[in-house]
Amino acid sequence: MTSKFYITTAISYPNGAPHIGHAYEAMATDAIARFMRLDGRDVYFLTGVDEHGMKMAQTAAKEGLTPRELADRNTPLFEKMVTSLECSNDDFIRTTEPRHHTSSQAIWERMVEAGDIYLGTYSGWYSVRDEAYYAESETTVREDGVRIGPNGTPVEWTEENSYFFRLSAFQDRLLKLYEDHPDFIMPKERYNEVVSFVKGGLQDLSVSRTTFDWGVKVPGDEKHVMYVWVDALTNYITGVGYPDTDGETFRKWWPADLHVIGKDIVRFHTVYWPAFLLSAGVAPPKRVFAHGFLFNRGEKMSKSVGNVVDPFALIDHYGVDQVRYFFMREVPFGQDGNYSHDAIVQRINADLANDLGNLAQRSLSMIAKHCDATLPQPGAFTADDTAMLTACDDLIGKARAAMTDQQLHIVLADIWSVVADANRYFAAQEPWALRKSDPERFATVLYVTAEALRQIGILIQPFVPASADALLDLVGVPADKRNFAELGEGGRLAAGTALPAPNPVFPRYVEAEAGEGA
Ligand code: ME8
Repeated sequence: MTSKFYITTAISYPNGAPHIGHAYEAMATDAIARFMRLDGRDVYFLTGVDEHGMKMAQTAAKEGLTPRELADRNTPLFEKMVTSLECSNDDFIRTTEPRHHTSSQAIWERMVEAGDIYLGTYSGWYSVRDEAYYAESETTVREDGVRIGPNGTPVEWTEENSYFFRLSAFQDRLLKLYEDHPDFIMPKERYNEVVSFVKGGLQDLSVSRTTFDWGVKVPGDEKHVMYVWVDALTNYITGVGYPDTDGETFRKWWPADLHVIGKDIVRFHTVYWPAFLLSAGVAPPKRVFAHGFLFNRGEKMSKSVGNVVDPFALIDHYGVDQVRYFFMREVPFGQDGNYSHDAIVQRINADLANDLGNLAQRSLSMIAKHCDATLPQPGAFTADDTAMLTACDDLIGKARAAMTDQQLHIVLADIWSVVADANRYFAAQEPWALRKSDPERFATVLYVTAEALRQIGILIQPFVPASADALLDLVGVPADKRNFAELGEGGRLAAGTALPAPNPVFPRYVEAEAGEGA
């Protein structure tokens, strides 16, 4: 039975151009979506942008634009990023779309009906300039007696009407959810942090604003717009047809199987989001996985530091599969990671060009030259051949096991350990010497190597889709024989298949001469 798999990324704020953190999340989520599809699951993959909120309103004001104009200018860059990364998303949601306003207002009304939303007053130190409330501890009193916020702007004690969500009433239900579903929050460190946060007690949450009007209007009280996180989180159900909870789409896909997010927004996804859903009578998602942050040579990226690396520049420079491979292999998924030019080049040249690329090129060139460009008929398998084939056949089991916990880097490490086995096998068998001395062994060694390339090619599709396709073309695997059901002994290559002339699949990265730019 094929089972469904609904997966999402966080939705990015399009208040600037996409950065590598956004790209990282999109490519990792895509790798998981592709893996599941190849493994026979019926997958729905949603990504998009979070166009409301103060951040958008403030950036727009600074640039002399309306928030809508800012969103319309930047959102296409996020769509382009997703396309440039070869993401296989089924939908791209913008929170300004009418379907999303309808959905956000519907969940709000369900929360009102449940008695979990009430009108109160929100008070705090408010900076008109920043359009933000600050905690007393974030403010200081200047020499002239004026109290200022963290940006140096004057703050005044302000009270405004705000709707509140009765989060305090959800402590027990949330703790029970975590206890009953220990895999709801991954990795484990994040789970532990959230459990101890919730055990410490929960305050009601201010969920509307009257100081600006860029957002989803509160039903029945249009002076208020919803706090941006209420509508942002709702995107995940909008994407599958909420509020039509009886509809086929919603019934098929919800609850989401996996929300992939960054570690800075865990609380929103694992405390607020399930509480909103429980209040509205909607099942919580099955899992929230928080990936780590990326640092450029050890520094946190931010626009103010000026070290945001443009994902488009990375893709242009190194190639999309190279970028995808690097981040998925280099950074243990769930932990923070570093990247630098040298580290990327090292992975491209060692893992892709040398280990896998050369093995393919050397073995397939021999077939092209000495076997009439036809996959040779193997003779009886020796223990070495069988060991090589078994290592390949065992990979899918290991990959599935690692994927249960979203350990993408382990999937790749396991595949590349078999790439290393295949290189050792090829070198030890010395096919170049066998060609004359033992043509049958020659044919068998080339067949076994090609079969290893087939299984490796199928397994790397989620990570390096275009290169994997090119490799599978070279070993003559038909397009409809590339899913995981074909792995293992049942899908062995057919001897006698005509193969195309081999071209290198993974080019080496060669440093540009000084002065050549890049
Ligand atoms: O948080 N490394 O949007 P966002 C890795 N709109 N991941 C990073 C990162 C980095 N340096 N910087 C950001 C928002 N991210 C909200 C989400 S979801 C209902 C609403 C990740 O544009 C970040 O953790 O600030 C988040 O998962 C995603 O990029 C979007 O961040």
